[in-house]
Amino acid sequence: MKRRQSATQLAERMLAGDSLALPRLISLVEGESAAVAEIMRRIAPHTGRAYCVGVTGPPGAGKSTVVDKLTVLMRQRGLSVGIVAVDPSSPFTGGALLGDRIRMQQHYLDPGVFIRSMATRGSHGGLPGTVQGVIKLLDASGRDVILVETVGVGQTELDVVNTADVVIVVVTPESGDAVQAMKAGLFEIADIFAINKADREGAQRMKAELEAILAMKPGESIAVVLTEAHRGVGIEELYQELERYRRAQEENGELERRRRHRRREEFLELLQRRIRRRFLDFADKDGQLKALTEQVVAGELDPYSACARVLGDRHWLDKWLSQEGPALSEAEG
Ligand SMILES: Nc1nc2c(ncn2[C@@H]2O[C@H](COP(=O)(O)OP(=O)(O)O)[C@@H](O)[C@H]2O)c(=O)[nH]1
Ligand SMILES: [Mg+2]
Repeated sequence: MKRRQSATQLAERMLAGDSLALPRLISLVEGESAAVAEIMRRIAPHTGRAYCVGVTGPPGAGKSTVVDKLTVLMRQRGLSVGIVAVDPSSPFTGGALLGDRIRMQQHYLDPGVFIRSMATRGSHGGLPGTVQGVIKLLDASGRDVILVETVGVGQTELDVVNTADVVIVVVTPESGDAVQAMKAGLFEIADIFAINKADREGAQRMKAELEAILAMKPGESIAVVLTEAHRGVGIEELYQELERYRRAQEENGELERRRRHRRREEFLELLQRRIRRRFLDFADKDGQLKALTEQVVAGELDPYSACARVLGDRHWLDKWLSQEGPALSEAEG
């Protein structure tokens, strides 16, 4: 109870503008603390103001450099920025994160920029929710823009980027042809393409290829921008495209539609996770269910019949839902 009170107090302090409260709340969310539900309840009325920009693409494409340069530009326009860098936790990316740190150093002294690195733990689906929580905290803390960088390699990363209002996909002429990007599912999620490292050979050809593929997508106009992020070239144009996209999205109701969809997904996902966790807990303890499982394991009963037996038995379902243990409404995650 005490911890819960202090989490609420922390949330109050953050909403009142205390900059020390934000990193502490983020740690609670990242640690999947039992106080997360309370924190989310408290900040909910203050979310939905920030514009969330996802930046994804293959490793080394220049995502961090693009994020860095966009941040400089947004700061010049007086916008406060939150940056969430999501990295798959592989020993090989440790160096990249360090590189990001050094590059981002200029922003560390700027209270208008808040940077947080997070690691994905594989693709078991537990993390995107955590990232969403962190984004909400940044949003409620009053950031104008939130930049979310993820490596576009797996489903988890694509899921994370789906929590954004707009997605910039960063590719390079080296990433070979546009077909590579297509295979990685990047065409489905891209709202704007940035062909970075345009100083390298093949940038113009890549642009033509991408535009040819995009022209086949009906009803959508997806901009392709050439950038040389390390020198800051093309970043202004990229920013203009972002602004244009946002205006269109606000005018045609697409932004609200996207957010409504996201809220529904989040709710159903949370519900599903809790029911699942509670059920597994029950399956672990209930003798009758364990015996049934054993029959399936031994090959004496097929799983479909076993399933029908469980779901067809009101008594069983009642027993499950009324079991001892954490209430569904309070269970974490
Ligand atoms: N030649 C060239 N190198 C770049 C450009 N943009 C970024 N880089 C370099 O590419 C490397 C990877 O960039 P980084 O932003 O860390 O890529 P990320 O893994 O996608 O975040 C770094 O050494 C950057 O300095 C560019 O436009 N041209
Ligand atoms: Mg990076």
